Amino acid sequence: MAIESTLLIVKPDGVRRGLIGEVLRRVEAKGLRVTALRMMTIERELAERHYAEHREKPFFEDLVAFITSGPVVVARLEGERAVEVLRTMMGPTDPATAPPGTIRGDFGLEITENLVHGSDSAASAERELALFFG
Ligand code: 3AN
Repeated sequence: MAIESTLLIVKPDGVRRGLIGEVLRRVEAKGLRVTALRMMTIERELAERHYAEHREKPFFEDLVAFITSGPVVVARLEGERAVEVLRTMMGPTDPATAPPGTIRGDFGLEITENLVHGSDSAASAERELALFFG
């Protein structure tokens, strides 16, 4: 058994399109538990810290502008191999090529507006959960 916690963000496009419930339904139906939940608008400083690893990337400005563009829902999920399980359920970064059955594959088309964020490792999860839930 490897019970882990991970950070899920339903990004502004997911909130705007009314997909909060659909995303949470899927992760709960899978068996992950929601152990913290919060709706918020991310401030620029927090967005820059959250996405610090992408600071030098050409899409950094767009990424920060988008994640701060409207309310998001952040959740701490807990369960067996939660980090990997959530990443599998999200699908690859680009929704255009994400397989059907994944959240991005079923609901997205644009790489910037890719609906959800999920921590990519246990170390990232620990860092990101501390940013959003203290
Ligand atoms: P993921 O969200 O799948 O972990 P990362 O961590 O590589 O993907 O990228 C973080 C976010 O940056 C993505 N969710 C996406 O919104 C954006 N992004 C990644 N690659 C690109 C790209 N080539 N062009 C525009 N935005 C991108």
